[in-house]
Amino acid sequence: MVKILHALSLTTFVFHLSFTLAISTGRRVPTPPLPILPLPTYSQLKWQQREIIMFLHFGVNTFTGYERGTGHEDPAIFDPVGLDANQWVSAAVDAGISLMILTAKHHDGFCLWPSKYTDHSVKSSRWKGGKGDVVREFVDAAKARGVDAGLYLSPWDRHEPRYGHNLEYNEYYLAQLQELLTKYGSLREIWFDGFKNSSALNVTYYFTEWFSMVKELQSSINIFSDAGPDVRWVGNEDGAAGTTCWATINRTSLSIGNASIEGYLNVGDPRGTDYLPAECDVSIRTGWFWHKSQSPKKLSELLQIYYNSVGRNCVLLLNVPPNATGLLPETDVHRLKELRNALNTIFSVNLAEKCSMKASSQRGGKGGGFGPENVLDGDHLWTYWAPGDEDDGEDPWIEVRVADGGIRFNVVRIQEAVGLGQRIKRHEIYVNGKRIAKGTTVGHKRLHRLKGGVVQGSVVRIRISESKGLPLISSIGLHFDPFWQPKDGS
Ligand code: FUL
Repeated sequence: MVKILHALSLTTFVFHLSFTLAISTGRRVPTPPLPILPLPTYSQLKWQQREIIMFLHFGVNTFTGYERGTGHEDPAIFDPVGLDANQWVSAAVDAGISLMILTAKHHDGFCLWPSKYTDHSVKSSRWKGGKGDVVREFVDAAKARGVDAGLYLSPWDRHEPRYGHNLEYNEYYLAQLQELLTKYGSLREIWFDGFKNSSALNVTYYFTEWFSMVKELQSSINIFSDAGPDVRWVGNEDGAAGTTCWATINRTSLSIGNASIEGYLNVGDPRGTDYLPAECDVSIRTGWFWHKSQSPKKLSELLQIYYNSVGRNCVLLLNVPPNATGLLPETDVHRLKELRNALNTIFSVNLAEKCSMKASSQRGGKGGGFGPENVLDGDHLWTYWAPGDEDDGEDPWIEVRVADGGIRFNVVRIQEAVGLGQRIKRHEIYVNGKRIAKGTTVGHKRLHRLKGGVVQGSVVRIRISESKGLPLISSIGLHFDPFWQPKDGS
């Protein structure tokens, strides 16, 4: 205790001393630079740090073999006799996934919870004699392991007779939203799918009312739709963002279910006035629902998807569908583990960690708190390198310097301090003076899996050739990816 008190008073003394010195010498402690708007919300920042989210498509299609049900399915066919949501959650935990999103209702209208507004649900199924509730089992299992839950509720409903009548259907949909948001604890994401067939009945969805109700009931939830307001669609279902990908976009140019904006969604907009990062949804299998004949993608494909989504400033929403027994297939669980092991192998070692850092300049000068060494600490958000004003027209740069021999790597990781706004527009990477890669946006995370394969060098320079205001880099990593063998260096 005495020791602690002693240590505390020493810290306080040192703090006071440096503060007093700074005042008496007239030196001001350098402040963080002003943010560049728009900024992420707290919930968006949390969401982005998850990197991978698990999607679970489950329902009557699991039993019929359809991908999009007709709405005429007999609910009795839903009978996952071995359903174990704990197994789903364990698979997610083992894969390092902290949020899972379940399809509470897909386009066929069948509800995985006993909604009081329809009988087209688990109530009319054989499963547990009609007394079961998949949503309940899912959220309880997730909570027990400290995993967050989210839900998907399809606006397009091919079963509900009210579909086709604007007011009645919107009230029905809102009533179901209220059930899900009030009875199942706090949810972290709610998914509004904009898809419907071109032959679907004409219904205007009252998104404004729906979204307001969602935020009223759960203010920290992220709302996903083609157009946000918190998370936007990336514009395809392949798990691939544009090589340029801004978290910023103009929401006024977006509408839900509009195919002509897919390109815009894919790259975002440097002049966008809304912070609305993209989520890349893709299935581990060909289909979204489980089908006996399909198998999971190869590890190499999943890794490429990771680089094309998380490595391009997005979050990967990876669908892993439960089978007709109600379990995630062992093949898929195994593949997820392989993915996690591979990511750990690649990214748990940062070859730059033991190196020294140098930069063209630093805000507030040496010891000012914005030096290049900040990119090697464990914080990937709020400690960062900021150049000073003295670069005077020269492109700011930051360098990793290896003391002896040099290092071999084939992946470069760059992260921006996005809490102060996404800024970098163009950057280049040099090894021993030779340019080995270039790119545009960085954002939360930019991964360059080097096209030419492994490089060796002792000076690695990242040059920021264009940015909105000062570029702020929170983390840099040089990694070795043993799974990456580009053919003939192309
Ligand atoms: C699409 C749907 O039609 C698919 O079935 C799936 O749910 C996917 C995530 O969104 O729009």
